[in-house]
Amino acid sequence: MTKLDEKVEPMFQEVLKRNPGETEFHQAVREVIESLGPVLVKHPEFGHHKIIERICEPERQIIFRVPWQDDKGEVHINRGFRVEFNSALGPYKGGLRFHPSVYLGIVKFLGFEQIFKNALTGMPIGGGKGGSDFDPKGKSDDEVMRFCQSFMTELYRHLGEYTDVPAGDIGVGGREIGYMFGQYKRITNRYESGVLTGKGLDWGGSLVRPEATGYGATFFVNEMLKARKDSFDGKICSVSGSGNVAIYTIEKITELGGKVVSCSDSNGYIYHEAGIDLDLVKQLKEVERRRIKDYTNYHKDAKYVAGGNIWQIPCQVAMPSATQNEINGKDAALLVKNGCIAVGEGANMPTTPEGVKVFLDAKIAYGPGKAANAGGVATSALEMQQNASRDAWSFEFTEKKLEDIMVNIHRLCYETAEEYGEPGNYVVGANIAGFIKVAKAMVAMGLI
Ligand code: NDP
Ligand code: 2IT
Repeated sequence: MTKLDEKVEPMFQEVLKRNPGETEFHQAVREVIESLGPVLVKHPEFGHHKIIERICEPERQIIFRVPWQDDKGEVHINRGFRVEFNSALGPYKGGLRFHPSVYLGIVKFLGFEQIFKNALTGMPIGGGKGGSDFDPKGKSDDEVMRFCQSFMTELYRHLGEYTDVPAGDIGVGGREIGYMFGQYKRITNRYESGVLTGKGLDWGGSLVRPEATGYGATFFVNEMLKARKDSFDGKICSVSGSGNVAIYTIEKITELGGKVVSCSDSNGYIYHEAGIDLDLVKQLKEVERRRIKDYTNYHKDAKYVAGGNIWQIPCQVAMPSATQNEINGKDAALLVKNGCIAVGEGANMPTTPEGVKVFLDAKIAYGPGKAANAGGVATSALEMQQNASRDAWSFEFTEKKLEDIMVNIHRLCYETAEEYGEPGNYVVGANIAGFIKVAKAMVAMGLI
């Protein structure tokens, strides 16, 4: 691992000491503050005001019990979290993740990344994240509803359109947001549309929000390719996952002329040389909630590899869209060796620090999650704008806004990397540009 700048090393040691065992949080903090040494030289006021130390400490952390009953009447206890990390730029904003692996360290890594991602969008949103170790897999609709109602029965008191506005993430989509919105409305007796995003179209949702993260990540990669006088046209692409982000990444890549040959879930991957049949993936995953393995029942020329590593498939563009740390140093080296020229992270922190180093050393176009997948939360902020003005925009209008936002994020990261003497390094560009926006607001607002 690279050595940290001597100004930020003690800050990182303090984070390790104060947050024992939270390895993903340590990783996310280290990755950001690694970029910040030169910023402290240019902006000594940030050091004076202890901005980095303050940013690393969440403003508020909420942990609560979530009891619920399954269809047989058996009682289950899960743990709920909401980490309200930073509100310098707006109300806390960020998704909820329901997955058995969720614990405080995961929620804090996601909340920390969210601060800088949200700043990059240029929208008035702070950073937060939440979730539960509840596993929605194999649960009936009624069980999911009862869980969501119990979860919201505690969480509602911490939320509000000007306070904290959750949305979806892994395991939380339109169905769960519906149940949670219903319970919030029932408890508060308020139809407060702006309290959650990712709502259904008939009750305050925004067109393009379901597509936004995948479309946005693809727009970002398209900008990175354009900066290298290249395009998606004819490129062979690999997209991991087969959930919300993966599906709409595959859709937009295909629209832009690329060919996606593989996708996955946590059990294995599909390789389909003819190109992934997206309508089938949508039917299997969005409608029937089945496993990706079943894809081969419908396409005999496709291959399913149980437990396989999707990054072994040669591709020119890789878009990890499943989960954290899914590309390690070896995977990254293999991708580069096999001719990969661009990586766009739809997922949050999908590449380990060793993998990131491989991509940066190879000088391929590498778009880190906090820049590349910001289209989801940006469109959530567009949903909030529509709710506040009681308006509903067309698909074309909203998609154009999303594209403009992604083009601007790309430009900001690109120019910031140049300004700090690291041209082409979007990691440095995203970390510094996001940090400076938040830091300036924190300085302006005094010691709070
Ligand atoms: P979904 O729940 O819709 O899909 C998640 C996909 O990733 C599934 O295919 C799932 O497979 C796979 N996956 C999840 N956990 C693991 C794991 N531990 N190991 C292997 N595969 C796994 O979630 P999203 O598509 O919304 O989220 C995907 C990624 O994108 C996450 O990193 C999320 O934080 C990030 N993201 C999401 C945004 C959004 O708007 N939804 C916005 C920005 C980033 P399986 O079904 O087998 O679990
Ligand atoms: O990681 C993310 O940016 C999200 N899961 C979306 C957050 C949001 O508030 O739309």
